Amino acid sequence: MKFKPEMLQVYLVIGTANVDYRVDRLLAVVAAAVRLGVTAVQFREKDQSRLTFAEQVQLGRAVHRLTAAQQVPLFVDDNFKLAQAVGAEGLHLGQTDPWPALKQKQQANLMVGLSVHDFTELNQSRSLLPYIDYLGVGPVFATKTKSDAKAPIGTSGLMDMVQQTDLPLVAIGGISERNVWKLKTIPIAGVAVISAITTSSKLATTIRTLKLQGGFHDQ
Ligand code: TZP
Ligand code: MG
Repeated sequence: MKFKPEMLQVYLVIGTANVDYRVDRLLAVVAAAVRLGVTAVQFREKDQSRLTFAEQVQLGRAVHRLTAAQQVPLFVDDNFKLAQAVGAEGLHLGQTDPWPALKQKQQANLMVGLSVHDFTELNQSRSLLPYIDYLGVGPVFATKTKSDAKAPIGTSGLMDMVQQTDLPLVAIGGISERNVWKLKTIPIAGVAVISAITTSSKLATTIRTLKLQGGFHDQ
């Protein structure tokens, strides 16, 4: 799948830790979210996952069946081997994740996103940027979802980052229906959320609000 910045408009990030380790609930949230308009999904089982690699592959494939049915791209967090085994369209890397050998990456034909928190990380990543499709930037606001999250950069920090790069940027961290309007004037491609979607009792409204109040209209 060829990367388009519109894929980042409303980007759901999810792993079993975000749904009380209930696989059935994870699949139900993904199924509803792709049906109701999220534009990308990231499968994010961290190192502290309770699943074995084989179980992660099995669950990732089930997630991929749901996303593929709606032509929504699936990114896998951190793990190149898992992304390949799942048949995902993309890989999302952090600063310390192993970067797949370029040849491997080209053969796998994956879209690639990279998390950056600030200028220092952006500068450290300069050599990788030609191979990257988008940047994930945050946390923008305070979040309880990621225990080791860095200090929030706020809307001004996000604006500064946008001005430092030509890559499409997706904002992450503490973004909700209530505060997404604060990002409307910042030229980002979209918002990535966990709890705004996993805790929503009105998913259709939540996704529509994130898209409209964030200013992420289709061109
Ligand atoms: N990276 C930076 S903040 C964050 C990640 C994965 C967590 C986002 O979760 P939420 O619930 O949308 O604040
Ligand atoms: Mg990572």
